Amino acid sequence: SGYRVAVVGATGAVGTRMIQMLEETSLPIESVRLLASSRSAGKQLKFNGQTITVEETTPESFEEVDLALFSAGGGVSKQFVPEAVKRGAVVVDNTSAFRMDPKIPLVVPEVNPEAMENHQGIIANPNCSTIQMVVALEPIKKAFGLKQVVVTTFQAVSGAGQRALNELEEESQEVLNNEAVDPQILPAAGDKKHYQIAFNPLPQIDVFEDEGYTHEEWKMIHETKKIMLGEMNDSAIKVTATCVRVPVPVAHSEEVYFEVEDQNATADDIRRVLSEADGVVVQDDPEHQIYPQAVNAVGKKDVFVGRIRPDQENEGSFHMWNVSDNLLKGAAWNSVEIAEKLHEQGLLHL
Ligand code: A2P
Ligand code: 11C
Repeated sequence: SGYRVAVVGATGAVGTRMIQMLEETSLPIESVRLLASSRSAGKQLKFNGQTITVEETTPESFEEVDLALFSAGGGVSKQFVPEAVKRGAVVVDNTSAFRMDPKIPLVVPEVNPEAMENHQGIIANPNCSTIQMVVALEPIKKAFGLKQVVVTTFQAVSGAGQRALNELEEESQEVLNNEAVDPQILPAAGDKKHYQIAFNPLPQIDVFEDEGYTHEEWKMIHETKKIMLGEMNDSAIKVTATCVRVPVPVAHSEEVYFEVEDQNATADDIRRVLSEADGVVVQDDPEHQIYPQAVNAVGKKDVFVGRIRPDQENEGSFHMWNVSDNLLKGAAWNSVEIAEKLHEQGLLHL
């Protein structure tokens, strides 16, 4: 016997990786139900060699489900997560629908697993670019204290979903063939204008909000505070972000500038702390041109960190470069890892 698991958004960029992570997990699994919209109902997918037919998501889909993993967009989560919880499932939600609700834990297992203790059926999975940053920052904060973070991201197109990934491929072919491109999705599906992503970084991820920041930048700032400090507006750590979409299919890269409290900390100290941290792999050897690269992170569960060096002007300040598969640690793996931790702590009732 094991858990009866449902994956909502099973046909998507993240959902397909959730299936893969469930195939690899140590969680005992009795059955898997694959859910999407009516468009994909009837499609057949594999789980551990077994063929499973995709079903349309309805409230009744969650009858006799113990664990539901959602990654089909915020609207779908708002509609169906309460239906799943009502029927007794524990939900790990990989959308922004519930992340900022103070009663709902926002969890990265390497950083704040204790936040899950009093969960009421929903655990929120943070935004991908936030996750890979806090996995690297938390060990630094524990060892040296953390005062300030300034991050610039180089985010992969798969973060915007399968259709955006198709758009990158089509536009790239068109540019190479000297044909006109016709952008329809990026930078943000719901926005008024669309721009070329092929061979062209776009300094807009998601829609614009107040003061000239995008929603993605807003998420990085406030999710980081909620995960690392417990409160979304806590000013104990100052955080600011600039988020850029780059023509890369999978794996986000980030340049992170940070200031620690301990003025005696050195780059070697930081390298040592990170090399001992869960979920982090240090790849940092400038002499041999070793540093993390997106192409090498694809398909891996870790966060890769390199280019660790002191700022030349500000005491106690450093830079690092971190790279991770946005669909795995940034989404599917973090969700399944949350489920594993819930199971280990006896918080996933059978
Ligand atoms: P579908 O294949 O039926 O469109 P991505 O992030 O790659 O764009 O994937 C989005 C996922 O969310 C897909 O699995 C998609 O299924 C699913 N989805 C979209 N709209 C709904 C909906 N109304 N109900 C359930 N699943 C949905
Ligand atoms: C991107 N980070 O790269 C986004 C995708 O809040 O879960 C994840 C959106 C989210 O476009």
